[in-house]
Amino acid sequence: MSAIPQGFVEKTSKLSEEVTRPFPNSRKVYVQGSRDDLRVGLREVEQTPTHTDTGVEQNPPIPIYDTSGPYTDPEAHIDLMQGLAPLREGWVAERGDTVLLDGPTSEFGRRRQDDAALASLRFEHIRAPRRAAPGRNVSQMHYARQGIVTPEMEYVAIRENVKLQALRADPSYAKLLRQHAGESFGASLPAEITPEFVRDEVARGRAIIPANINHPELEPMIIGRNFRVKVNTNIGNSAVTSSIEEEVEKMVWSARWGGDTLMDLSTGKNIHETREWILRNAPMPIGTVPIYQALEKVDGKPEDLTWELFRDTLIEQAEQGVDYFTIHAGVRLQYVPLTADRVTGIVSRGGSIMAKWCLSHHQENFLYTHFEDICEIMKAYDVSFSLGDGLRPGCLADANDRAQFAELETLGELTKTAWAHDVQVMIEGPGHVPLQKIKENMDKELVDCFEAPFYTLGPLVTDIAPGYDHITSGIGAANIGWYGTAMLCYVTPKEHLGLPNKQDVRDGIITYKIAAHAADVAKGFPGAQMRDNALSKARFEFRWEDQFNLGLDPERAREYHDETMPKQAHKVAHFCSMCGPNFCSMKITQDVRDYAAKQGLTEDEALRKGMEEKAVEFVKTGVEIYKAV
Ligand code: IRN
Ligand code: FE2
Repeated sequence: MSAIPQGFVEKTSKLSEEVTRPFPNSRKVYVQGSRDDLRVGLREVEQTPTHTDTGVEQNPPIPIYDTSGPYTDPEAHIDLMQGLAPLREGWVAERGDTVLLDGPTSEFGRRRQDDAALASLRFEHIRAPRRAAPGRNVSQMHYARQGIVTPEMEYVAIRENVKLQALRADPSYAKLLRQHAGESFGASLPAEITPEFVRDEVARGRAIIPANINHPELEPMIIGRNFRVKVNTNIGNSAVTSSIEEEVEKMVWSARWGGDTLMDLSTGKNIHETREWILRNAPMPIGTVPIYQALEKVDGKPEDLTWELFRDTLIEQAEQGVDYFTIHAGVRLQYVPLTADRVTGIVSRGGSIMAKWCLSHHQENFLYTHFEDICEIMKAYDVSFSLGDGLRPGCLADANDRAQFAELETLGELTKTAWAHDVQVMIEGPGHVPLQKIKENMDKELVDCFEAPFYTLGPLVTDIAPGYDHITSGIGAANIGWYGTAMLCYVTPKEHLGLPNKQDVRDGIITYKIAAHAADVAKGFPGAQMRDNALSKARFEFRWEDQFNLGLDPERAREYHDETMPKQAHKVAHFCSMCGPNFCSMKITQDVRDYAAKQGLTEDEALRKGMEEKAVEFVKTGVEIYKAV
């Protein structure tokens, strides 16, 4: 069991500096929505000016979609003991369709609350939970289908746009906004995201806004293929390692590097308390796999699981504020034999638990038979379904087989049932899939699951690189994201090998931000390429600081640059240590342009003439260049 350090409470009032220090040359800015209490946080990277022969040209600040919440706002007052400010509390209350409960209504939740032995671990300021008033449905989908634009919907519209309207009107951004129309594989991207567009996408089930009414600290975000591709991260202690405070710090760390949502997959002893600390301090949606905790409650014996115990676990977690549940309801009894000939059988934890239950009782999966009962719980708190892929392939050899696709078809059937209750749904996907078999996965999901958002784990495109599976899966993620997957579940370098540490989490997230962003650019998401264009301009002009700061990981970029050229003077050098001063193509291009301007030649002529001259120069200086490097 995880050892809980003495004095946990004192320690957690402080986060380590490395998880909260502001990004270099960045400012937190807030875009005001239609009401006072609706302000959307973005990050703006300030740039240095360009110095030309004729003068100084200002470079505009670049706004960036920001997942870090108040943690990177130097003005925010954060006390982990109090939790984040409950932004959405007013929005939820004023809808007038909920009741405030006295305390947890789940049996397990009540027991934990009354257990004196847990006092030192417990989050102090537990708010009384809410639930839908009798006969009411509080899901965003329900409001959307009635034509109501909620503050949550407006919030995500502003967030997705990162000030696009204002930027278009400002001539200094014109060049940076240049972007080629991408191939969007059936997505219908608007020129700009409006609150009404958000409402419509949620109403049709093509996007979800995971936002439990008991998670008012949440900064709403949206998952759907007509929006920016999102990244999910997983954290969680296991029986062998890590404590509550480490989990809270990992959550903030995940938010810092760009994790859009986070799943708490803890399986240790204090799951309930860990989750409370995470939720109260989490600006992003939190997901769980409730069957993991249910299994803990029956001492790890799947055959002892019952619907009643599972139901209590769902209510316990919904009242804490979990925003989405992975439910492995598609693992039907009849599909289990389909995995018999597989190379790696069932690799999903949840899938294997349910398969074991089905076989030992020789009964249909109770998540399947009780699916409508689960829907009743989901709509009373607005918890979204993440329909689990319990039969996903665990290796290339098993990809796209009958077991996998049979389950996917069942997930489609369950999607329809959930939608009949106005409950939000996304669909989990593979796994391990070779490149040439990826597109079939996306196409089939769209047809079988009626365009409900797809949320995939990678996929890993090869099995031969343990230690590098953030890369094997990042390649698959970029591809499937481009085809239309709405959210990518990150994989760290420790996949298949061990529990990731902080650095692994960072490397996994950055890898997935690359995949997600590559997909946004390829799809032609409005404004997505602006950051690439700005960074490239900075690179071309040797504005090193701007190049670092506009990157996904400014700290790493600076570190690598400084390994060989650490001096402040090098930050204005017109070369780096890769090519040295005389072989820098960017510098040569600039010389060519200057030369053309001076000689009154076209760039083409100048290029030819200039290159001839450069050739002579290189022959002369080549020897010294190698020495210089
Ligand atoms: C995402 C897509 N397919 C699976 N996932 C994630 O895998 C899921 O959301 C959860 O975080 C994790 C573990 O799932 P299993 O192994 O219990 O299926
Ligand atoms: Fe795997």
